[in-house]
Amino acid sequence: VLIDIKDEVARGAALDIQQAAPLLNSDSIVTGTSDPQAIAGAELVVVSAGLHRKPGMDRSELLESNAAILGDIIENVAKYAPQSLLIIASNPADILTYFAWKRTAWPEKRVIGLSGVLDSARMAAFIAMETGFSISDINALVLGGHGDAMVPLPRYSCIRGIPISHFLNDEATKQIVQRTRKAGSEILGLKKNSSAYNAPAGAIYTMVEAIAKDKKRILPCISVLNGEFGYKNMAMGVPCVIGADGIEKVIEIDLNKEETTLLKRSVDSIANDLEKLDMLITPDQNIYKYLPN
Ligand code: 2OP
Repeated sequence: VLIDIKDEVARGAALDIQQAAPLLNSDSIVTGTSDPQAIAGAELVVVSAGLHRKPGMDRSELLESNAAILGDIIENVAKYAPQSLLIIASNPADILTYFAWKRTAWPEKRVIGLSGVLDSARMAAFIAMETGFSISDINALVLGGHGDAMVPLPRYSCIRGIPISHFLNDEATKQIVQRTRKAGSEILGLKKNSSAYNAPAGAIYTMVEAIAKDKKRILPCISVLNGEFGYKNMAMGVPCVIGADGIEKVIEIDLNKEETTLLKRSVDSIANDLEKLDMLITPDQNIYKYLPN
């Protein structure tokens, strides 16, 4: 079921998907509505509502408007689908994932944010474009916040198990890292009236499939941290085992000095936004201050 405050828009989008079902050999029934109660009993809810950036804007600039939009939505999810898992795709995704976790007071594993699957796919696409090798053999990893300070990790990226440093020199790798960080803005700058759409949709599909089929995939997702990588009371992209229970485990990988510094920079930028969120939410729902261990 698709939900939008504009009832007819939701119904139209649902009909469009329904009419694609025969072509995808799918017997799914897709409906659209503005009634939040339609999610009653849902096992998984994906929230992608909110404003998108205009060219030149930072994702953080969406915080105030999108926290306001998500406040009501999260309340309805907690009310009508209290047993569900929640995927947050709205921006700024790290902050809003944390916000959703605080608002629902659900266990950390049930609130998952979209970031690393998308950012890693972008990095993999750029590696494929640069090397000419099949995307089937390319594996990339991006951690940290879903902002310009995200941390693409060349050392953990490979082509059929062979580190990318075997194929790419430092300069080429640096360009790929930079382009990955700005990949969303690059698309926004070209399309002007819409941010990226297909790659985020594909990333959400990947996460939903891992949950629905209990695949135990290792996917970089935004998780609320409780000491992992040395951080707590905040959320950011980390490697997660994703299955039917949501984030079944956070996998802590070794980071060298440079990677640790870059992650800290990304954390600082998230912390800055969390401070703003602190001012936006009412005192009784106050977030804890972010505290590196
Ligand atoms: C992106 O990176 C919309 O944040 C999304 O394209």
